[in-house]
Amino acid sequence: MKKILFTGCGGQIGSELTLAFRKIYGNDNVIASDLSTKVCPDLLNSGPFVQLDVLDTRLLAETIDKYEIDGIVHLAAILSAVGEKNPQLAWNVNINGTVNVFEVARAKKIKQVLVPSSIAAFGPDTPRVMTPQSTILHPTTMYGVTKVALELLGDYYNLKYDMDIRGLRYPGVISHKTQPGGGTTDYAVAIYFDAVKKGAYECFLREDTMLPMIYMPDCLKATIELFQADKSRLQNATGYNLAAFSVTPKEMVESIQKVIPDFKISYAPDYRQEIADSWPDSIDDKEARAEWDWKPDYDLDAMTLDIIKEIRLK
Ligand code: NAD
Ligand code: AKB
Repeated sequence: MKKILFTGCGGQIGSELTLAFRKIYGNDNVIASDLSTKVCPDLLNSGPFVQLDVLDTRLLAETIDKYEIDGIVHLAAILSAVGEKNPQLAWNVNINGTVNVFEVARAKKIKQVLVPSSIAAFGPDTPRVMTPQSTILHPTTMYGVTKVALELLGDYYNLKYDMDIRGLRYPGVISHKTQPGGGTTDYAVAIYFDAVKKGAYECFLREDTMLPMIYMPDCLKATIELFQADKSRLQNATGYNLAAFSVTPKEMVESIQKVIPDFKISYAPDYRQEIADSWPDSIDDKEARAEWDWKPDYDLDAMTLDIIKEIRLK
């Protein structure tokens, strides 16, 4: 692959994944784009940036021609909590934006498209513990509905147009560089910042809400590994289950208190509790392990040590 376009590069994942791709493929070969121009300076300073709305099909096609793009990492999306406040916006960006990307990719014969799915593709009637790869996909959020639809759409394009569309069902991603963009797992980032900066945090989920999570270095590693994987091995291309560890807010507090013993927590569950309650406790990712050798490096305590050290340096 010669030139890769990133959409939604300014978000929590894009702000790190785009730079990781630039390290591998070269700064000028990875074109960053976002609707917003308020992206981190590292992205603007290290390579090309285009202000691009994924709903603007003409500019999307022009950008692909101008930079001779042959791979796309499509990250532009509306996440679960913002999506429940504005489901029509979530449908428009997540579905119409993705259809635009797939259609332009089809017309321009793009070699590969990677678009993330989410644990939000599962719903309350999915088996909650060690949720299998192939299972009931019946979400109760608009965000989840869009994730199921784009997995199926990716399968359709792969089958009918012989394309190479890949995706992973990310768990909640925890990081310290860029704040998350309005999801249900955002508490797991805010808790670390408030633990370091204020010594206390009010959590919007109940203390016993178990959710699958992943630390950003593992999220980057998984995405790069899937992007580079041998296509002939991929039997579940558009929506791989991906797991690192599962955790409740209470367990996260206990992990933080090993480093910051005085850290105080309080709980005030809000509308996001219902979303979290519809998602699995834990994920079985054996297909990702078998088909592209996925294996995480970080468990909860290893992540806690690293993220607190990084936030203290800020
Ligand atoms: P984010 O909300 O942090 O960033 C999304 C980016 O998309 C933002 O920079 C925003 O400006 C941009 N955007 C929104 N509308 C756009 C449009 N019309 N055109 C172009 N850009 C637009 O999201 P993220 O956390 O970086 O997520 C990236 C992908 O990973 C998404 O598909 C998301 O569903 C998926 N995912 C994320 C997580 C997580 O915990 N962060 C978990 C599961 C799946
Ligand atoms: C969200 O909470 O919406 C995201 C996700 C798990 O997809 N972090």
